[in-house]
Parts: sequence; C-alpha cells; structure tokens
Amino acid sequence: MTLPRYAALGIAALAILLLAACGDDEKAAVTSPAATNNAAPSICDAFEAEIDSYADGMSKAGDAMVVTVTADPGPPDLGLNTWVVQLEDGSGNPVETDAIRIAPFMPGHGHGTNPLTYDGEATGEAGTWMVGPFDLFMPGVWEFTITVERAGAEPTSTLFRLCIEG
Ligand SMILES: [Cu+2]
Repeated sequence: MTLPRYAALGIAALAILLLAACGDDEKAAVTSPAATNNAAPSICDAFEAEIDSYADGMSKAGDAMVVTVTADPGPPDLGLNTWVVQLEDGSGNPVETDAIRIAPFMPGHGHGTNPLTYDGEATGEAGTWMVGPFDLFMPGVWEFTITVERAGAEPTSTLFRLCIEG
C-alpha cells in the first residue's frame, strides 16, 4: 500500500506551507510600522515648540499690524535667503513704518547669523520691504524675529519659526 506514504508527504507539504505562511506574517508585522508612517522624517522632528509651516504669503497678526512674508527661495533653505515683508493693518491697508529688521536665530544652538540683524530696504510699494540676503548656514529650526519701528510708537515684533531642512 503506497497511499499512507502519499498522505504523509501531503501532510509534510502542508506543514511547510503553514510555516512559510507564518514566516510571511512575521515579516509583515516587522515592516508594517515603517510602511504606515507616511511623513518623511525631518531634522526638526525633535524640536519641542510649534514650528510654522511655510507658504508664500504666510502671515501673522501681531498687536499693531499683520506681517506677511514671501521668501526667496520659498520655502526658505540653507544658504542665502531674501524675504519680502508686507505690513498691513487689520483691514488690509498698507502700514507705513520707518524701519524694519529681521533677526534670524537658531534657538536649539543659541546662535544667530553674522551680522545678527538685517535691515529692510523699502521697495517703493507702500508697506513693503525687502530684507536680506541673509545666510542660513545650518539646517534645523530657525526663528525669525521681525521688528518694526514707527516714530512715536514702541517697536513691535513678530516671530516666525521655520524648519530649514537643508
Ligand atoms: Cu546652529
């Protein structure tokens, strides 16, 4: 009788298939966490405070005015960067000021740029200034404090915090 022998082979084959199946499951379990994490890792992931996400024309409303930034390159990158900064009141009208400046600073490293601040140049368009180029020489989190001076008023500041991926 050969039938029991074939039956035994069949069982052995089935066992091998089951083992192979288990092996695949294990592999899937190991790789799935990485596969489901769609966000690309960022050099700024470990930073604990909130980071602004850049878009051309990003803006923040401060006490005295709305500050809008368009960066070149955009998003800001390692190396030389020049920003156009627009100042408006709450109704979208340009705010004329005497001076603006930007102080770039890496909070995680405790250093800024050289020089520490960059004065804006009036563009000729009301309330619009060009600042830079300033050299963002390291990847990581940079803070940009934009200070605005007006005669007869206290200077006001607005801070943008951005990740420079590099
Ligand atoms: Cu640094």
